[in-house]
Amino acid sequence: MKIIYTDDHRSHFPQGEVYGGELVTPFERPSRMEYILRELKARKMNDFMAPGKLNMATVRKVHDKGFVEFLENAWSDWQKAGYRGEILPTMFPVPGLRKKPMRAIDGKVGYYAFGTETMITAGTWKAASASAAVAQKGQALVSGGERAAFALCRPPGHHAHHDLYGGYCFLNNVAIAAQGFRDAGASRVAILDVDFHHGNGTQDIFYDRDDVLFCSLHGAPEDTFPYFLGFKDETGRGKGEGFNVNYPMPPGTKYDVWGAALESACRKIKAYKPDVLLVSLGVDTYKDDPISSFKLTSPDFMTYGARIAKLKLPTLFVMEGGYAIDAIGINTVNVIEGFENG
Ligand code: Q9C
Ligand code: ZN
Repeated sequence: MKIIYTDDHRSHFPQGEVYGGELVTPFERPSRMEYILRELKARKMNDFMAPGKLNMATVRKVHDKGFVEFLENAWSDWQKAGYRGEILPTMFPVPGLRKKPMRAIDGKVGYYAFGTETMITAGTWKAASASAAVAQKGQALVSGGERAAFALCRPPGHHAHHDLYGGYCFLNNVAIAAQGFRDAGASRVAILDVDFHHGNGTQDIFYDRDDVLFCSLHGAPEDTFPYFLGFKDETGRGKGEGFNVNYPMPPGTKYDVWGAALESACRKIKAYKPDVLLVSLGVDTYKDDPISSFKLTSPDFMTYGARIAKLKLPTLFVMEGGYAIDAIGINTVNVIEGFENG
């Protein structure tokens, strides 16, 4: 299958991530892509393509105008304020305070962020907009008749809401691709999110809609990031009621339980009769992932890739998380190979 990739992701590499009260090297780092590329090439998956120019009109259908402008201008605004470090929020409009539009960059950062682990740098917009363009190119290929494609996105996207960034995500790549499929004529689009973390941003963007089904398998919010969304009782709102399906699972979850949740999600997707499937592909469900607690093995990734293929849908894989660097290539490419042979 075609793989969409650009080196532009390299321009996003913050000096640190706030983790356990320390500033550590970000888990979400450029070398993640090198390991995936190396493994793709080792298995003779060489059909690489560059993205085109980002279609901002599609981006604006899933993201707030002020939010996108904030991301584009954050670095220059931060420089103008005279700050020397990278961009990190310190204050949030939590319940009890008021969420009003801000003039100062510090206020804007808190207004548009939901956490403190994700720094914005000089090159963040370049990388985040290129990552969204990678997803859009994958969508265009599948809309044009390809059976499947792999958008090798970095930075990831599924934590980015309509108007919030966080969880290493800025623009919601999979949501932008889903909207692109709709605009290209698909009536119904299904998104299967297999990243260890709940796809809170994707859920937020499509929560009121019945034209996009969102299914997420993830660590229960009581135990893990993003903590405040991803419960089972979040089923959609208004017209969207019934089109959001969460499968929260406890720490230590192995493939017996995870695979059963996948089976249930696949049945929901099949019953929905979508024109196309998007997979938010995070491989942080791996047993040795440094920030996650599921226990999938490398062969499990091949198994579930084959299960997804059985849906027999045009499919776009969109890269999300995965932080066990030395296994990220094997696990990611196992899903792709399992799908291709499945
Ligand atoms: N104690 C994605 O996988 N914080 N984002 C982890 C662990 C942030 C994950 C803290 C995790 C974000 C795309
Ligand atoms: Zn994740």
